[in-house]
Amino acid sequence: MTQVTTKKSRINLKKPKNFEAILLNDDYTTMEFVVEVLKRFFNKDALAAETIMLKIHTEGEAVCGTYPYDIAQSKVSQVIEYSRNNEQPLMCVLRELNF
Ligand code: TYC
Repeated sequence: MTQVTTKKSRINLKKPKNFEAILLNDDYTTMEFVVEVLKRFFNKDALAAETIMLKIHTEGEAVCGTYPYDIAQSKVSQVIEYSRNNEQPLMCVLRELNF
């Protein structure tokens, strides 16, 4: 006998929250390095990378990408590790989106 299960669970049906990966300004990281990070980790082309870097430099921070939690957290870890390995104090943080 075939049993058909139709019961639906609400668990896992919610849309996953998204998180922004944000780069912060500082006085020491070189502009060239920030442009390199934006290309390497956030897949920006040369013009977009330059524009975002200048926005961070003048406004203090900018959103570099929006991802599910695991990917956003992994971007933050990779950017910080790459920066420290290159003796740059660049900081990258997560911000939860509320919609
Ligand atoms: N403010 C830095 C400088 O003048 C450049 C910079 C831009 C640093 C963006 C960090 O996320 C940053 N060298």
